[in-house]
Amino acid sequence: VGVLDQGPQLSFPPGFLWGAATAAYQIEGAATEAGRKPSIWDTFSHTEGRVVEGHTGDVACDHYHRVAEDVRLMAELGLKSYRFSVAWPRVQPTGSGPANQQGLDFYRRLVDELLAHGIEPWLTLYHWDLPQPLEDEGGWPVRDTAGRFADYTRLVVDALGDRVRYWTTLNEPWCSAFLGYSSGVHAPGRTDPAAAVRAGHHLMLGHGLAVQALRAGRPDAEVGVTVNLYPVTPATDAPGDVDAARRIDGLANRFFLDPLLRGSYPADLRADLRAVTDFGHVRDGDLAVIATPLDLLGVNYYSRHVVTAPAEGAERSGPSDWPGSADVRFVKRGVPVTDMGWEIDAPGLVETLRRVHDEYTDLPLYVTENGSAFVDTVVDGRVDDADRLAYFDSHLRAAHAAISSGVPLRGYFAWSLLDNFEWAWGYTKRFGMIYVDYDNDQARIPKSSARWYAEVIRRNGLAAQ
Ligand code: PNW
Repeated sequence: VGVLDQGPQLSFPPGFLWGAATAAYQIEGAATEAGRKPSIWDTFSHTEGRVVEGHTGDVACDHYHRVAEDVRLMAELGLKSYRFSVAWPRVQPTGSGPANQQGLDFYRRLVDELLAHGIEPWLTLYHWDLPQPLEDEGGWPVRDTAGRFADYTRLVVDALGDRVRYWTTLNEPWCSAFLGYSSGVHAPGRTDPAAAVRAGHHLMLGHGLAVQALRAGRPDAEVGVTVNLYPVTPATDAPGDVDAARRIDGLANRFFLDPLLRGSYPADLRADLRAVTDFGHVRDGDLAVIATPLDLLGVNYYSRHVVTAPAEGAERSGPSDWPGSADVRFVKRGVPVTDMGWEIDAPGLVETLRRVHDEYTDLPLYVTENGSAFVDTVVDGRVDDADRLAYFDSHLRAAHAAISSGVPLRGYFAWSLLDNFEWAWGYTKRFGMIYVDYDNDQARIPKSSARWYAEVIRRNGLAAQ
């Protein structure tokens, strides 16, 4: 027992699941190998003007060829669990038909490597890489895509159900629906608010069908979904600001939480969306499927939204992330931000977890992503990311506070294990605990935050302040 073990500490519950997360398109590369076909992100990133500097995921972190090395790094960190996603276009290249055995083999190798190192695999079925042929048939705004997702889920659970216990269906349906189909800043880059609302519904329908497929394939699986949640705060007490916050909260949080956990869409949200859609795409029985009981809920937390009423008479034009509420204005309070420009707000994590627990569910909760982008510099072969370390530290203290107040938080996954392809920002934003030197044979350099996180995991806690 070393000197660091002395002194008071904030301990986490025994068995707390310490992890790190990634996503297939952001790290794998090998975009055309072993039968993989294009997803909407291949198409999008290869379309001029969509991703900063024309970056693509063609090579990414070349994780596809470096699985052994990367799992070794995870083991050095002492990770208890690793959250990764399966690329649909690797496993079922065109989005329908039989499995591509070579694609499944890759994930079987990854999972076996994890298990051999005592790391619990946590599998996400959909982290945004829809096979392009399904988008060509209409994508998520079309009902049939939900059924395709369930078919794909069956292929994966048949192949990996014997060795993977933790499953999440979707990662962040808000991003898939509203960034993908309303503002169009994510793939497939469409700007049709009504289509975005339909996409959100069919994503959740696909989730419900996938949960049923997972239960059939592995009855003792731990099954959930990951949503990205934000506290939404009015800039002032003025009624207009309070109403703006209600509207954005409806789209950011309740659009997903209510169907998934209560089996209904909020009435005020439906009213806000009246000019966008009549919800005619919702069929009898859909909401019961969407609300199929879960074993856990994954929460991704990054920041808070602070909003204010639309300016008098101002019609906002142009694509928006917020169908039906495009005119709401987002305010920066002047508090410190990350390299994404996102305000750093650790108390928002406590608020978010408490709200889910108090208003929605007693299910075990997991923070399936939390982290920050900062500019890193390599000095003498080291990366001292004090800012990222402080972000993790403050948010873990918040997670601890939530647990102390009675929230059943069972694990925490840092975003991300590695620097990677940050979607529309390409490789220009770094979220990793491990630096990736893209110009130097993809060298991996654990940052200060990685060493610190390893110590947190080893102690199962943080030094008391
Ligand atoms: C999440 N927004 O994405 C994703 O799950 C990760 O793949 C991603 O790398 C990470 O967070 C960091 O961005 C988001 O605009 C992307 O609100 C955009 C938003 C939220 C989450």
